[in-house]
Amino acid sequence: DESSSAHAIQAKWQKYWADDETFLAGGAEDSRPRKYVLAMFPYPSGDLHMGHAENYLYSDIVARFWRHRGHNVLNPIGWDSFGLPAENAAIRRGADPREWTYQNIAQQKEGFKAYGVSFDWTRELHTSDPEYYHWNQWLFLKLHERGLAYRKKSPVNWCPNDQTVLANEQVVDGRCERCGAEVIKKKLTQWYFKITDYADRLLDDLNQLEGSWPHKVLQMQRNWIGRSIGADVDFVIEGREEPVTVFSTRPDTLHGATFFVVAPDAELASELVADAPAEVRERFAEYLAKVQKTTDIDRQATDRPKTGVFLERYAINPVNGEKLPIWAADYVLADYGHGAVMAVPAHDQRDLDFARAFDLPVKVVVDTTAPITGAMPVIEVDEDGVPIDTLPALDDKPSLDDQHPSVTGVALSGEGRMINSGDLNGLSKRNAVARAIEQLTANGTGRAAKNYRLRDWLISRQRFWGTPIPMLHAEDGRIIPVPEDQLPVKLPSVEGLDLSPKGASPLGAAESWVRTVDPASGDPVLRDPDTMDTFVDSSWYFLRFLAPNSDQFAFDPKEAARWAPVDSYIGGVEHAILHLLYARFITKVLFDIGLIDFTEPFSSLINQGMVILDGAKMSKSKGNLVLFQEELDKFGADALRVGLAFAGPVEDDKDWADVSMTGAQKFLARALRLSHDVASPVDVLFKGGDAALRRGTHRLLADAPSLIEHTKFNVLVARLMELVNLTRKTIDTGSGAADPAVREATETIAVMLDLIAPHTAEEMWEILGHEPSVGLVTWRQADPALLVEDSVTAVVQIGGKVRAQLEVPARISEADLEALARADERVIRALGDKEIVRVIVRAPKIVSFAVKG
Ligand code: ANZ
Repeated sequence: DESSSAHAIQAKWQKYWADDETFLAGGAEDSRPRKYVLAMFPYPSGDLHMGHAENYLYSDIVARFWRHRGHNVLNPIGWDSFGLPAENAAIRRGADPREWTYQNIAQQKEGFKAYGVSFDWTRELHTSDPEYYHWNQWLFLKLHERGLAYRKKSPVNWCPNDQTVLANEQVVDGRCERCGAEVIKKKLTQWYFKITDYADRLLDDLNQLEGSWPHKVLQMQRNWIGRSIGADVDFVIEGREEPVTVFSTRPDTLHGATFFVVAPDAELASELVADAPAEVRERFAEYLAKVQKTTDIDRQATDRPKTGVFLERYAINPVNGEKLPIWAADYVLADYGHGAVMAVPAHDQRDLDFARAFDLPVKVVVDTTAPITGAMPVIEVDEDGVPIDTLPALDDKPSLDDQHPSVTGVALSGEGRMINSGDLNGLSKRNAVARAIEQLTANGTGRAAKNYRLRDWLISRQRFWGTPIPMLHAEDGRIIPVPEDQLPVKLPSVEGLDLSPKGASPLGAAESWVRTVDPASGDPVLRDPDTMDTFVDSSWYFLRFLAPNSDQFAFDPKEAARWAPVDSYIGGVEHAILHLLYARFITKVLFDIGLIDFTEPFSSLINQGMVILDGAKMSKSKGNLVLFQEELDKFGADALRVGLAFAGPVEDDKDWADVSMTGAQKFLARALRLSHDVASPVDVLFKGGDAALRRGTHRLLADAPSLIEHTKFNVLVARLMELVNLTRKTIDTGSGAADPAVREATETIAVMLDLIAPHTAEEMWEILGHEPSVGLVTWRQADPALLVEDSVTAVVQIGGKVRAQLEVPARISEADLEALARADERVIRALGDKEIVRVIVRAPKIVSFAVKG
């Protein structure tokens, strides 16, 4: 039956590919153009699942496509094999995380092989091998040398369940990305990578990727980096020596500031409240305790009632000397800007909500009823170079009173012109911002400033199954890097270690491991007991694939120059922020060190949708899992691949309930049967024969490359199905199996089917009388003559006489028609050495040459 023969074919060709090493990337001597195709490497969590099936099918299609286009293709695979699930599984079973991990890897590897993915297996890597994490440690030292790895004590996201810190990126809606526990804040000294130094480059370089990455991903990266442009403004605080700085995107509204707010959990709040009356201190302490239990997400929620405590202190507005009462309120965050804001309730909704809750004044300084319509006026400058606006007259404008924020409850955030603002009056908002910054700068009370949402990357983890941080702690507090030649710092044996989460790294308890000596002085030192965030491992692995076995370097710069950056990167949108941002950052650091000559790691990015069932995400807990192995056993790899490829556009979610696996099986059987039926000899010339079939074949040859380059894999499958049907019809009811057009069509099907169903394709190719592997056969070019769809007869006149008739496409351009005419033998002969004085072209009907001589 279909399934058992599919399995036989599958086994036969998988063995062939393994023995033949068909899909190894060519070395330095290979002169073909290169393509680096990469699917995001898997976490070895267990069996392969349908998400893997989809992801690695797409990367395989792209890799196979470029081989057929005559490229030397690198399509490697490895495992992102450090991390929490292995450790948690080990704790549950009292086993070594290594065992769980490497067992899963072996299992997944079987899965990939059974699925017919054309990986270069010689480059396989595991991030949990010392041969790999050695270079994570090297990378850490490089960052440390450049001041990009540093330690600081600060409030960190803490997962009380996993008992480890989390990067901001790993907190989703206030919860641990992994286990869903509510994340709390805890003050700890931790290692950070200074990604904020690269914020501008990480943001600006996204423009280069426009068109090559999904727009949505670019936007998510932009928002995550979150650059705001504005000013830092210094406020004198009554009874305090140092001024306090606030960041504002709206320095134009300084005259409208009516109060001042500090984050309750910022150092500043405690300092300000220290001299306050006991009753205020008490109220503040109570409030602070509550705030510390609130997540940042909740604090920023706009629909939450505003809360706060008046600290009975005052800030002095630098532009007009007004006294602004200072409040502590949780809608101001401690770790954004300077942890304090000037509150402008008329023009900021959060400030307005707060002012209305606590009866604070609201002062309008931008009259938004006098909008500046159309394009913003060009900034004109006065003799001092200060911008002046030319604005329309103010007759008949609506009354501002009706729109006053204290009446409507809606802050006026739109464009307008300045009022109640001294010498800013009359300016448009935009020009007032520029003018205000100039004035602040001139008075020494402020300056232009940028702010980012992006925070430094916290990389310390208090867990066992990760890369040890290669740092030593001396008794006098000095921190000493482990010398490069003593890397790797290998993980100790898990024997005797208690891995259960307890807030400190289990490595700290590995006495004989943690106690060592400073290689320079011989003094006793302690190893840093923390391990690195596994996102460090995946931030540069695409470079390791280029020379995965080297113990000389992390990656070979010569190989990097040859292969990198990655041409096509394929993976899930769940990595849109974390992984991609970190990989981009580390790429830029390696560029700055001078090891690579590019600044973006992934030239193009494809995000696949999810495989769902009956419209719902599949999950173990819901019990609606479609199991990869089961589908594979039942239908075979090729049918599974066809089913997935045909299920819909790459980026869409695919409902498995709508996929017909028997339909996929039938299609493959039909294709295979064609190759059995072909009756012309293997060396027959592809000339003549059934014209409709030939046109069908060549139209697919012409269209397929752009279908693949635009990832329209489902359309390619549909087109292949059409051609299979047309070929079958020609055999059964047309010119028959001996027609060379039938062989031409069937060979074309085999070569293209290799992208989707490579086992069937190899089998067809062999039955058709060819040597394997069909995977390395170059795609034929379409014959343009056969692409003509609605053709018409055009006449070519020379000196008024018809000299030739041409069959041309009905929609041919004037230029193409003229070129065809000039290239025609008969026309060339008739023209001889006559001089052409004029050419009249009326596409698609006439080309007329007026000649002399
Ligand atoms: C005065 C003002 C007037 C503001 C106005 C806005 C509108 P983005 O765009 O997100 O960067 N802000 C500054 N630091 C803050 C903190 N630690 N916690 C909460 N809010 C903070 O936002 C910048 C604006 O957010 C700043 O500009 C400040 O309020 C507030 F009509 O200053 B603004």
